[in-house]
Amino acid sequence: MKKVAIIMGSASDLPIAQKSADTLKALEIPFDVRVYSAHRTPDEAQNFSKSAIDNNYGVIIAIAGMAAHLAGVIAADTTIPVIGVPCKSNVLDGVDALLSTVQMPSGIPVATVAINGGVNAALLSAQILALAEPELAKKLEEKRAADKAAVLQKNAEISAQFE
Ligand code: RP5
Repeated sequence: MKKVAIIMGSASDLPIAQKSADTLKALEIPFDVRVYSAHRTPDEAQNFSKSAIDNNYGVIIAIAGMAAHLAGVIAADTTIPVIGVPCKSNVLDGVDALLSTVQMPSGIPVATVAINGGVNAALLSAQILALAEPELAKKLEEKRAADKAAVLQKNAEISAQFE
């Protein structure tokens, strides 16, 4: 199976990266975690992106806050799908990173998930890899069925409280 790369712009983004890592781990998807900043270590970020196909990555998750350029910078040097995760900051609550990540001009797409959406970034990565991995597709279907059962269980419990 191809790997997922989780790249964060700063070590301060680790709590969001951890959500992606935990989700991938539960699905038994191989992944690597790196800290590469589009601003502070642009050469390393670019080198990672340029060698990502040769290094057997199938999806890259790019996590960054504030004026978040990381996902776009990574996407510029590879045709591997890039999923951007905007992080919440103290000043603009993550709307700064959301707009920076999602508003890519035509030609270099970044699939952007919700602010702090580390779980969905991992699930979307899994869905992309599952196109070529039937066993992974089955795991995703089973997860959805389990999630659905959990909601219906809560529905039964809560509706009973108000009868
Ligand atoms: C971005 O700036 C990082 O992705 C992080 O979310 C934000 C703040 O970085 P630090 O100042 O905490 O390193 O580049």
